[in-house]
Amino acid sequence: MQRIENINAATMNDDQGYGLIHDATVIINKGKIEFVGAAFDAPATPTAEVIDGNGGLLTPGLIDCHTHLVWAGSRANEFAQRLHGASYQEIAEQGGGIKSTVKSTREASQEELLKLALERAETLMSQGVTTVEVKSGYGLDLENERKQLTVARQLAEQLPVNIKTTLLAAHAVPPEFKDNADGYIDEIIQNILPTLANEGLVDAVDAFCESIGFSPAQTEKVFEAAKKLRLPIKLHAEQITNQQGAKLAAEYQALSADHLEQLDEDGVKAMAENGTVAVLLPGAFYFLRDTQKPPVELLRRHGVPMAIATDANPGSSPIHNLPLMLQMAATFFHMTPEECLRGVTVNAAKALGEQKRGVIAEGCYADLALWNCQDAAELTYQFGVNPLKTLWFNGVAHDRVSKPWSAH
Ligand code: DI6
Ligand code: FE
Repeated sequence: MQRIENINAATMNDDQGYGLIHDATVIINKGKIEFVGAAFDAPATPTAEVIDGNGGLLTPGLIDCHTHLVWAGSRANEFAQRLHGASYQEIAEQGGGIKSTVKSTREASQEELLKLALERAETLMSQGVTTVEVKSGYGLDLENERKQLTVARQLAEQLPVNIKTTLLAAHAVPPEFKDNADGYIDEIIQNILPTLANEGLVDAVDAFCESIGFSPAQTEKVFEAAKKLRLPIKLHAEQITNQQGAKLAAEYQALSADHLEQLDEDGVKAMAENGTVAVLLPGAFYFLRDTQKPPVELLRRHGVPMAIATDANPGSSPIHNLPLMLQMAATFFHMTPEECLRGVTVNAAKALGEQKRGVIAEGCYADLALWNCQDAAELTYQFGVNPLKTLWFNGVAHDRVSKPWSAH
């Protein structure tokens, strides 16, 4: 049993805002939160290990609810091409983009992929993350999609982190199905999805509904197949063009629709009616030099919960820094610091269908982050410094050790 004292707790367990408790005490027992409240209300725990928070801020462990963390190969060359004038779409149409990462990911062994993904996951964790969603989508056939999702599961075995897997086989058309996207969709729904779901590798199903991806009709076929398997769905929607994807996803009670720069009010309303979370990805917006912002004011007005994630991937968001996404969401999308922190805690949990994470509340997993700062707005305000002191995963504390330089 542990007792964290002398903290301000941003419980996020509130309809809006931080759910802040000043001079709070949190009691952890058997990996779960047993008590959270004001210090003067806390029950006695004579045998508990006492942790002095030194007046710091305690938040739920952060949740990165949209990443493509498992890939091999670099796309720095494409970045350079873009800086010489090529567009993301042009590069994709010339066989670069997603396809080049598919090639490197297929060529990489499971061990190589795991090594790369471990490093990325640890980078996220060093900044307060305790849950990461990991998508496939760089394998695009049974064997390689399985390899990606297996690596994702291995991350959770090797690191103190919660991993949620998402099958994104409908990310791009693989070379074997060139000019036959419908044939590939059939392969997904008849083979890849049911097989990997049966192997326990799939927590949710996603698709890239886009002019350079799959049509709404093809996306709907994937949704139908997921529904038959009782798997929750998510969707890459309205990133580059408006395909009414978010509306379609919401009609299938999707957990989330993600990106959404081109989303219209119809889509917003459908999401509000169905409780679909809007996952905003300011890193991709920034990296692609997008100018069309997601309709944050409309989402707010209709009460659609907003989450924020890194979209960590080699093509459109080579970013492994969730706190930086808060800064970008505030600066680019005009989200408030409260909305930003909710976006990587309570609303990110909702986007993953996680019932017992994302808030500090009795009965929830003790996934917590202790920060060396007083004001919760600090987490959105500053970047480039790392105020994380301690991270708890399932009630086990891990201190962040900053590595000092040493002279030789
Ligand atoms: N949207 C994205 O931002 C990424 N995938 C997607 O569907 C980009 C993936 C890549 O370029 O490798
Ligand atoms: Fe993505």
